[in-house]
Amino acid sequence: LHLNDVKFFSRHLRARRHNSHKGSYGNVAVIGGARGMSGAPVLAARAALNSGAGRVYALFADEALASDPGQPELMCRSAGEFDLSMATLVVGPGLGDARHAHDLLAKAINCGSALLADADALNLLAVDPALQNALAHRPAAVVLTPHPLEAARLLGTTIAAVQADRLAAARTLAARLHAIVILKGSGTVIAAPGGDAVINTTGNPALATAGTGDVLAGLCGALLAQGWPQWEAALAAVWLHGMAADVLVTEGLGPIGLTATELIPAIRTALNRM
Ligand code: NPW
Ligand code: AMP
Ligand code: MG
Repeated sequence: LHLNDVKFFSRHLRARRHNSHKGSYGNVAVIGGARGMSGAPVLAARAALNSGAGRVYALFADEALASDPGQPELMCRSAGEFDLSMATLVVGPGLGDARHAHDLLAKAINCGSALLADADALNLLAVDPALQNALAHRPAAVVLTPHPLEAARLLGTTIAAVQADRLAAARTLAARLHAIVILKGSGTVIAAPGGDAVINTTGNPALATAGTGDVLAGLCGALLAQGWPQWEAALAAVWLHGMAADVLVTEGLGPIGLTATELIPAIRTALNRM
């Protein structure tokens, strides 16, 4: 598979029909936002919005944070008040490790919606074998997006061991948790439970900055919500995220000082060009 073959992804882009409406493009709900980390779910939610999702909810673990984040298109709620069956779920950005966060993750795993787990959702999973078991037996789509430390926590090993054989780490996690695994970092690996694995060639160290992982989670969630099959959604999200950063570097916005916020409109452009 050549990840640079745009035609491979274009097959899965649904034309925006004239008589369509926001309900035609899926709902995404990002569940995160513990104290001190309200930016992470907002970045993921903005990325989902600019990647074509019809409706996007930002759900906060800390209800005191559930206010307008300067993006009026987002519907901001306390996570406890939302019917999780209504949306594709992106759980974890800035979620924290409190009991309430654990309970929200358990609810997300035990509902029938497509699910992407990132960041603190992965850290909570790493210390709870029962939740891992529930995740592995989930009928609906699951995508996991660990960076090397999150992967090491899930595998009970070290960053060095993960990095020494990234393909094996991603494949092991995918098989064990019966999920598509996106092992992030330079040369992101995307692995499926059956053993298929792909190494992405787009992206650069401009992405080595806070919040870019949250943007990837929102982008992939939006593709899932728009009906992309999970494997293709994972591949396309990683490829587009890296491609957007590559374009921004050619425009002089990186590799030094690119922000996760700036990446979002560049992803929209890459998606529309595709
Ligand atoms: P080191 O430094 O090399 O030992 P954590 P987090 C490693 C939220 N955020 N290759 C590296 O280890 C997130 O969503 C909120 C090798 C690094 O120090 C989470 O909920 C933001 N190693 C929460 O914060 C913006 C790599 O992992 C360590 C690696 C904590 O998430 C920021 C960090 O891992 C953030 O998204 C690589 N490619 N990548 C906000 N604005 O609200 C990572 N590592 O300790 O799990 O912390 O990833 O920052
Ligand atoms: P996170 O650590 O969750 O914020 O995710 C960081 C994002 O940036 C992931 O998509 C990584 O693959 C990407 N990234 C970080 N550093 C690099 C790098 N040196 N080259 C390419 N991509 C990177
Ligand atoms: Mg992250």
